[in-house]
Amino acid sequence: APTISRHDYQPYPYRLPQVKLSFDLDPARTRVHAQLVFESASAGWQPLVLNGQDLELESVAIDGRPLRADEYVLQAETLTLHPRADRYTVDIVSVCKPEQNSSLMGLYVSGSQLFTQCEAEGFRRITWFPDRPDVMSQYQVVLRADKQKYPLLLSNGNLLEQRDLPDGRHEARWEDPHPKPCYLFAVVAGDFDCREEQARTQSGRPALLQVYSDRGSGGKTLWALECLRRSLEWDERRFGLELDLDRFMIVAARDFNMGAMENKGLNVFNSSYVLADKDTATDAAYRAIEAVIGHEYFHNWTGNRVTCRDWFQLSLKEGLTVFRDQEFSADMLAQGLSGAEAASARAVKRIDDVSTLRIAQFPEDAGPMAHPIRPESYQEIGNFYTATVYEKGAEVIRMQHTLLGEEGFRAGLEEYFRRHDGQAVTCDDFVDAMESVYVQKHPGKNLGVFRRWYAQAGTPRVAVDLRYDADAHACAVTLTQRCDPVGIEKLQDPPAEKPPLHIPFALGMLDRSGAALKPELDGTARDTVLLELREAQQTWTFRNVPERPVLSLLRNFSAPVIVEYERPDTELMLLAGHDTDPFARWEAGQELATRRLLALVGALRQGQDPAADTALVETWRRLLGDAALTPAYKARVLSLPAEKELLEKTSPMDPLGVVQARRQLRAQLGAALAPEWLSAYHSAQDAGDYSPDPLSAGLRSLKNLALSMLMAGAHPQAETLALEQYYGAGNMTARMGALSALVNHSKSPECAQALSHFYEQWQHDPLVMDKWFALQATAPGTTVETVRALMLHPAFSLRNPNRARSLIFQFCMNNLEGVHHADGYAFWAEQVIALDELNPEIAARLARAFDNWARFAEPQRSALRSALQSIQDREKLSRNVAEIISKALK
Ligand code: BAL
Ligand code: ZN
Repeated sequence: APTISRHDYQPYPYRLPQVKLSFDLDPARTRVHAQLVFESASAGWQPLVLNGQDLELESVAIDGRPLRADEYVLQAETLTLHPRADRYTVDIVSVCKPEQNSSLMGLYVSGSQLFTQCEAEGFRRITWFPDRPDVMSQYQVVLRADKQKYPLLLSNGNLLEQRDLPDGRHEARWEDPHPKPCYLFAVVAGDFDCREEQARTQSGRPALLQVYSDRGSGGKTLWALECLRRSLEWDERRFGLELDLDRFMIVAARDFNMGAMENKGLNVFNSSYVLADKDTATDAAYRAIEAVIGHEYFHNWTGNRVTCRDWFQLSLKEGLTVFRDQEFSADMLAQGLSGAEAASARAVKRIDDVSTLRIAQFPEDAGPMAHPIRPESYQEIGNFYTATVYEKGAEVIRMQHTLLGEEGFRAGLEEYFRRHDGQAVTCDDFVDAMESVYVQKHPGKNLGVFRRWYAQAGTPRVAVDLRYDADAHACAVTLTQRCDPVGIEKLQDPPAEKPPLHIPFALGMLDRSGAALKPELDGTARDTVLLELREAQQTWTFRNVPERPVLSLLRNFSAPVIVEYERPDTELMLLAGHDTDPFARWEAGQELATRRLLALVGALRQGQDPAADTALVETWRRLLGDAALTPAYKARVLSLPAEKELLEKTSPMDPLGVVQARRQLRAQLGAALAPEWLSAYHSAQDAGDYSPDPLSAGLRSLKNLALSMLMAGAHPQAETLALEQYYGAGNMTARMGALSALVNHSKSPECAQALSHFYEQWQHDPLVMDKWFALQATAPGTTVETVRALMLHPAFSLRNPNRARSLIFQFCMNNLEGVHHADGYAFWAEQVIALDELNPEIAARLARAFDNWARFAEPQRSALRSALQSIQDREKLSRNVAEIISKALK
């Protein structure tokens, strides 16, 4: 497939102010009539090149005159016309086949409903069109369909008219007043429950908020609607951004490739991010729904009002909108709190986000798919909806927020909208707006070095050196940054130049008793100092430091980097006990645990079986007993680093060693602190009716952690407690916590019974069945054979992305022990190929499971290579999978 380069961008030679679409919706054959008014945007008459995919062309006309076959060129993916006017109307009639469309891009069938998904390049499966984000148009849409099967016909904007037609059909006319690129177009047709409320924006504008879901599931949309209302209010309050529509709709789809999609005024969601009630959704699902509803809603400004010029700029809208949804979630957690309590609540969100970054993005940034948040090239844009573009992109926005401060950032965002509302722009345009504020606060400086974050791949490392001068009560902190070549950079000769980045590095100091020091820099004393590292190496000298300090580094994770600093365990223990920055405090405990775990991986490899580590046990004991910590924070602080985070730190990567070491340390901590876990378990009781509020959720999460640690430590009462909790649970969080503690630690018949009971109880609910599959996919002892048997279960289908993710992805990506064998790899390759025939986007995600194959030891390395090769050897691969595999094998 051809490689598309960022530098090859050319403006489209035409404007397309008006688009009229009329649909005769039918799952077998949907006829689309597109009427497009083009205006020349460049000198001379340019050919009109339109994109199309899997379409049947019925007719094409210019200014009402039908074209003969020799007057246009129809190729596999383009239709080229040769207009001879500066302004003209093109009429195209074409047919697409939703029922046969298993890619879930374009117009497709899910159950008995019809949905569209157009981002990034799905609109071309609906009609021939300039399918690129810099062509923005006003849309008028007419939908016609059988009224009984499709009583509801939705599209973007406002409903102008609805009327009955002969033969049991009906018609709806929609108009979207806001110009938009075609990737934000949407149609939904079917029979739905609807929950709605009338809201009022800050300027008094009425707005109808609606959540649509499958018939019978309307009881599960209360939370979603509440999240939508809170999103509206939050964006007004925090950024002064108001809804610009009379009506904002969310529709839940069972079959959906992504989490959700921000189509203008008509968001389509994976049902897993809409439906929740206490019996079927966990606390984590409630929070995820809040985050995704916020995310899609916030796109209305950051993405829709101002969109991307081209797909290389994807992080312009995604990084920014992820940052916004992270802040929304943090603010929701901290609602009603102040001071240290609010900081601790926000830190819980920060910890979760940084863990995601480390688990998903750090490995990507070190592997064959490494790319800057603004990629330089791609073969298939669908492959670039990555953790780098999203999560690292959000970190890059967050750093700008850190450098500018809340007020400065808000001013920068206002400037961005003042300059670009209604436009399709670039990441540089965004930084320009932020820089216009930065230069006011920092005379003589700019964001020139900062912009390199958009161009450079790889996770930078910052080494820290501390020199203390006892006589002068001064200390010098030196930061040295480097970023090793990654991905294709490794193949470049001479090696790619990687100039230094602008890194905001937040630093604090503690004395040996754990009290906060207020070091003085440039005459000002502060708890936390923000160092702005812009060169390869810089030194800062602090005054008024009475003793050699314990450094609290990269507070609140102020930059997406890896810190290197040699220090004794005792310093980490001190920080874990006393750091006033709750993120850094968590981080200290994690680092201590990581040291133990990596030592354990090494010891196990050499056949040793070391005893429990007293320093770690004592640190955990103190944290467990610290009454000042909130339950939610405690649950994070007391969890060991994830397997995948540890795996990244082994070299060569040792998946089985990591699993074993983590299991062993959990067992040791579980046993050594059994009385403490037991007391935490019993005291973490959330009283009364279920509520997903942060405090109750925190209690449940600590309680579930305690239960699983008791199970890990083989406490004699643990299984009884788990079974009691399972059968007595009044909500899914408790039920799932108990069931997963059982499944992950017990092979008893009672455990198997509980698993069957769960199935019997919830088999009618697809989202709960996803949990049932996922739990088994990741359980210890699950093998390829177990997964194959589960695939034969009548409830399994490869066509439903959620189900494929819950079983196959979970096994291949999260069951390290189960998958890291030759037969695991062969199974993976087989499933990538099977999925590729149905749904290339989903197949390509699975294809990335072993990107980092070259970092494994033998025999895994060679076995992985042959599995990759077996995929590459297939005759017909999608562009999506082909790009992933060829990059992995380079
Ligand atoms: N734009 C694709 C889905 C999302 O990031 O919101
Ligand atoms: Zn997004």
